[in-house]
Amino acid sequence: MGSVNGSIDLRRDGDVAIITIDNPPVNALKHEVRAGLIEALRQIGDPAIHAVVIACAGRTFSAGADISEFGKPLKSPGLQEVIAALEAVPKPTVAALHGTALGGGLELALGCHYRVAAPGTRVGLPEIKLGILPGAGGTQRLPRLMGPEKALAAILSGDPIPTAQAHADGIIDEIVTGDLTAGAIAFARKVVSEHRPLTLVRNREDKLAAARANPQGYGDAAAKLTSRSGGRRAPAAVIESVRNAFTLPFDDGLAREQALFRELVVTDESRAQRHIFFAEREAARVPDMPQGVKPHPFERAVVIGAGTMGGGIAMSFANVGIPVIVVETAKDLLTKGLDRVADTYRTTIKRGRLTQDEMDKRMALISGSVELEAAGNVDVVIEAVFEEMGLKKEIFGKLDTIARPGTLLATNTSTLDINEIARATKRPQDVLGTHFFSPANVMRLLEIVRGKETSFAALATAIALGRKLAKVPAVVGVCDGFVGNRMLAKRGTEAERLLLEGALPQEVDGAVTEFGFPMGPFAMGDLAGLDVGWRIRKARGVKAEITDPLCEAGRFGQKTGKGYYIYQAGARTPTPDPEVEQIIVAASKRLGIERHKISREEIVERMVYPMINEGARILAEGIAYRPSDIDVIWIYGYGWPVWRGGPMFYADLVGLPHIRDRLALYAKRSGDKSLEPAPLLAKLAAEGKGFASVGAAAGAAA
Ligand code: T1G
Repeated sequence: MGSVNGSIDLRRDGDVAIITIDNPPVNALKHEVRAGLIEALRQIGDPAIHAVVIACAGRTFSAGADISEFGKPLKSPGLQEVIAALEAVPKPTVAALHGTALGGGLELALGCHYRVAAPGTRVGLPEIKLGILPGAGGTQRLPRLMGPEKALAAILSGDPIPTAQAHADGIIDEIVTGDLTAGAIAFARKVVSEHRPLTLVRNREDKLAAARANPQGYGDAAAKLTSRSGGRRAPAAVIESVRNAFTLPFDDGLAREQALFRELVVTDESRAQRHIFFAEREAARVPDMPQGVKPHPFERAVVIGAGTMGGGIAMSFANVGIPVIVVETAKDLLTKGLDRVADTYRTTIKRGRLTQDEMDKRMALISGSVELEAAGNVDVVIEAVFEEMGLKKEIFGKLDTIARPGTLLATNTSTLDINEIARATKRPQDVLGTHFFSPANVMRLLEIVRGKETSFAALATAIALGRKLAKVPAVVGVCDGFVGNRMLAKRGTEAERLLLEGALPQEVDGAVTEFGFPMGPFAMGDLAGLDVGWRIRKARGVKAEITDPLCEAGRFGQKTGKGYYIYQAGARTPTPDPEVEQIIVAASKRLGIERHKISREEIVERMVYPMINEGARILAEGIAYRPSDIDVIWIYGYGWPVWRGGPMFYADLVGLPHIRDRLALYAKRSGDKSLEPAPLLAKLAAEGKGFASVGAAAGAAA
């Protein structure tokens, strides 16, 4: 007994053997772990050992297969072999779960006779978030515990199941308080002493009976659950595999699951989602930040501005238990803003995603003030007022005299120059941008904008705060529109050009949603309000040939019931409007443009390639550290379909030479020099390389 290898320990507690996996940080089931488990299971043959406990060291039970091993030749033993060896153990086996037992980690536990768990444990099969399906029996064993329809829903969402639910669903047999391993050992001894049945999950059939009696019911549930899976392959594979659990013998279902897994793991869809898994974690790393920079505490916050963004940001704080004061200039504005927050929570309650008790707790953390002095006793201030430089500088100037030393002073601006705002204070090192996305209590991206003087401590604090708020932080440099909006502007210009040349809003939006975005540029414009951009263009003396006449006609979008589309009262469904087509055709005529049919492929290219091109410029300027940061920003902030990996990952899939050549063609056709291939893109294309070959920039330009 003792350590079997670098990751597996085997010890005895009297007549119980304890096999412990120890592969920090999340006990991923890399090759050494799998080989060690097989060896440990080989060593517990001693008849004096009456039961076996499988446990994990550290903060969590295994979070599954080692994702970084995917795409490489699989080294034997595979996880299936490990689980087969586990199921062959002729004595009770008990998995002791804590933290997050996910993917292959849960599948390993499902190979045991019993599972016990510490309070707070979450279990799940999140493989679909990696464009694959569970590949070690999860689609065959989980339905045998919770029934095919419930298992299907759990595997299609990939979301973790909380302890109590997992217990109620029969996944966990007992919730153990106190020392988990000791509790698991005691449970194992009870199984022995009470001669409890040693039925393997694979041999359980009771939960399959209902589906066998009514297979149509399963079909209907599957159709409902995948109504919006948009042509992705993994959901269809999950449906087939879970159906096999109640239509095929266990081993046939298992073999088919393995075949589906092998098919999916090599798809671009899965490569894209695995890329984002690691990119999301990488985006919070600042290449030039010295080791050991500690974030400041963020126990109390102020949000300045009770508008839509201010309210959403305040909710993000309250949702994770941080008290927040919302500051407004006048009582009525404050009341209006806090009422909107309460309404939003009430809507969430109506949708069954929040309890009244939880709402009350969160509202109790949100208070209001009409005194900026409220910022004198907090750790973080987020300014979310109207997008006007003078107003922001005035506020930061005042904050400079009010806020405690070391308070993080952040602005939620989506376009303005952070350095200019910082210069309104004598502490520019504490100033940065925290660009939230609407609705701020929902959208996961937090674009952290690093100013010239921003300190590493301020950056580290903003990143840690972003994580605490359950956001995905990505650090970028200062430029007009930062990363996301700067690229989006390129799409906007090309979208209007497509309308002038012959397309209609519904055709462009149709192509973009078919590509995988939840919404096209024109429906998105109507949602955000066309008047916002119109005011900015007027202030800058810039003209939009189609959107301006729409705005002059009072068509601001959903808020006026008309924009690029028309909306029935109270409805959000965009309906094409012949009046808009007239305005578009008139604009083409006015500019002497002969309208022609534009293919879906060309529409997609012209919606995506100019953004990729701008992404290349952003990388070359060091505004983004890594191409993968741009991908994370687009997926968590702008609805880029995750299974296409983000604009820069997608560009490598398509191939840069093709994108270069198409951009050159569109630049020549339109005369728009900004469409000419960016130097970095042209260089990589010429070298036969992709953006993936571009390493992290030393430091973001500020
Ligand atoms: N493989 C490799 N590395 C992993 C990993 C994994 N499964 N999970 C986490 N890491 C790394 C991560 O990149 C980070 O590294 C560090 O661990 C801490 O993670 C056969 C085929 C468990 C909820 O999808 O959801 O099993 O950045 O920052 O916020 O059917 O990690 O520090 O260098 O996320 O506390 C299925 C993935 C695999 C779970 C912890 N499992 N992990 O969150 O820490 S497929 C998953 C998570 C599978 C089988 C199939 C989360 C977490 P670094 P972290 P965290």
